[in-house]
Amino acid sequence: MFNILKEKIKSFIGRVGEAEESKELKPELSAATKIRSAVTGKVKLTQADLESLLYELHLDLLQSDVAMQTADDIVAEIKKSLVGSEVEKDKVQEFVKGMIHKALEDTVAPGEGLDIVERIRNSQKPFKIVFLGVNGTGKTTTMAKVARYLMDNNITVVLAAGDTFRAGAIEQLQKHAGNVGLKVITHQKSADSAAVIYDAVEHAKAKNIDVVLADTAGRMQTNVNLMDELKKIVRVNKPDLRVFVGDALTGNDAVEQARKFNQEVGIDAVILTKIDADAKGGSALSIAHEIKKPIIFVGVGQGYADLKPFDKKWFVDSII
Ligand SMILES: Nc1nc2c(ncn2[C@@H]2O[C@H](COP(=O)(O)OP(=O)(O)OP(=O)(O)O)[C@@H](O)[C@H]2O)c(=O)[nH]1
Ligand SMILES: [Mg+2]
Repeated sequence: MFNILKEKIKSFIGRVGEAEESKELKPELSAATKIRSAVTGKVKLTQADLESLLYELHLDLLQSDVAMQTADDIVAEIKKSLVGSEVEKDKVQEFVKGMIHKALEDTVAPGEGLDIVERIRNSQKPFKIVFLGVNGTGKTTTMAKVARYLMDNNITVVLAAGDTFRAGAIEQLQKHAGNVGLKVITHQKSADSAAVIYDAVEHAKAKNIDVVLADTAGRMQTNVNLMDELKKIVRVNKPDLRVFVGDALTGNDAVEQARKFNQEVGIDAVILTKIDADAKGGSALSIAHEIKKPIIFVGVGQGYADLKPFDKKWFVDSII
């Protein structure tokens, strides 16, 4: 997971460390600075020391599929925290690592997080969650994983087979529902997706069920008709949470999709799937920063238990 990004950041930290260690050997350094460094045991990180290294870091981030704005912001933040700092000579790498850790945590989780269990417990029943995104990102599987997670937290769930578009989608969801032990409300293929979800909400009201999880068909963010259908689903059912499900393996594309879904339909939170197979890590790092919506879970495999509530510290630890 994230091997490429991990390698690049590690190399950046190493290079800053080396540059600072070899600084005393530089002939251009003034005698006063050398004496000062020898006496205090500290080095001062300067813009001149860091400029080219930060430039390389920026390129490294872009090559790891970090979105442009996010890369700009990360580098600016790191620069701000490093330049001018006085650090003990043998602690430079540790210091740089700490500052990068902080910059990445701020990037990946801007603003308030979202505890979904708490939100559900504090909301009116039934709490309605709609899963949306492009084809094959993992919406249906993720919905079953979320169902399992909520059930483990003593929250009752009913599923809505809102993907009435793709052949086999209803049966696929029924199979997942059987596996996790849940009822799923279905209509025929090609039925109105908004109406299926509406029925599931009515069912939940009648049976006093806490949460409705609604599947929807995958759609390209550029498909006007299908995006209109999604708008209708939202208009009719007024979900409490519109969850964008993005595939981390698609890199920058996932960020672009999220942006477009947010513009067109509005999204409240993100689940990023397949990060178990994501070598680059760029989309995971960029998506929340770019659209300013929290990542609530990440998918780390194909099993129902392979869902992790998003934790920024865990995430950044796995990069650094
Ligand atoms: N490795 C890995 N695979 C995943 C993860 N989440 C989903 N998948 C796999 O991705 C594939 C597609 O998953 P689906 O849930 O059918 O995706 P979808 O978005 O519902 O697809 P459509 O309904 O066709 O748009 C399946 O093979 C899943 O097992 C994950 O976190 N990690
Ligand atoms: Mg699906």
